[in-house]
Amino acid sequence: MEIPESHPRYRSLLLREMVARGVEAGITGQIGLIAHGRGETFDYLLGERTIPSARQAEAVGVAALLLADHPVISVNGNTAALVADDVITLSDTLGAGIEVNIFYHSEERREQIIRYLEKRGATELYVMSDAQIPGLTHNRGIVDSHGIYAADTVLVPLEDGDRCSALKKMGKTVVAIDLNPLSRTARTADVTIVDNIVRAVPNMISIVDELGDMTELELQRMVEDYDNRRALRDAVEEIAAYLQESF
Ligand code: PTJ
Repeated sequence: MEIPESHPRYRSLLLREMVARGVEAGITGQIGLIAHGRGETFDYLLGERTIPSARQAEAVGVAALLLADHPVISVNGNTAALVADDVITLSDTLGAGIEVNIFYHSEERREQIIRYLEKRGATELYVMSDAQIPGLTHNRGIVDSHGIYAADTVLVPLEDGDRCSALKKMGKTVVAIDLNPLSRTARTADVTIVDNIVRAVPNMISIVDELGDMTELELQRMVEDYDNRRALRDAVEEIAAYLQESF
């Protein structure tokens, strides 16, 4: 549907449309529509803006990815529908690989997303399905042995809590993007960016530039000084304050 730019909720409606088109194109799963709705709710409650603690988490997440020996960005159906081009740019600027890793397993959809990313210029793609994340049964744990399996730091946008904790158990540093500060993923990850992926990824691209002059020691200090629980608490307080200020 054509959305009039004059509509007060234009941006939000456009994002819905992008996810719906992702489903039509076979890259986003139907459940992705529900997940998007949940994210939309939290975004609404946060005032649809990048709160200061999320901006800090974005910087710390970038620092962790810059410090990594083998960083990988995980891409699912919603991520591909909303920020495919930005994810490719982030992967290029960080020197990180990309792996399509979907929760609702379908080989056809996985391949469709890979083709979609390749068409848009992605080159550092891990495409094999030859390893299994320990502790995850069936298809939920299938990954590329040279990609997520071997990565020391993984960026997981809109991740399932179970898989996030399995990655942590493998000893990886996990940077999550999740608008729900109460989710299991948010509580399990090392760095949780409580921001909409459509703002978080572009922010992270500019942060790579901003951190360009920092030494490895300074980046390490940023990561060490970061307190994820405090950032999550801050997000909840921002929601409470936003609700109170609304009337
Ligand atoms: O393509 P697949 O099969 O890998 O499936 C992807 C989804 C997202 C459907 C799947 O991973 C899933 O069901 O995820 P969950 O468990 O619903 O978790 C998604 C989390 O992402 C929720 O906490 C949402 O609030 C959050 N979320 C949704 N949209 C956004 C978001 N966070 C940031 N930006 C968004 N746009």
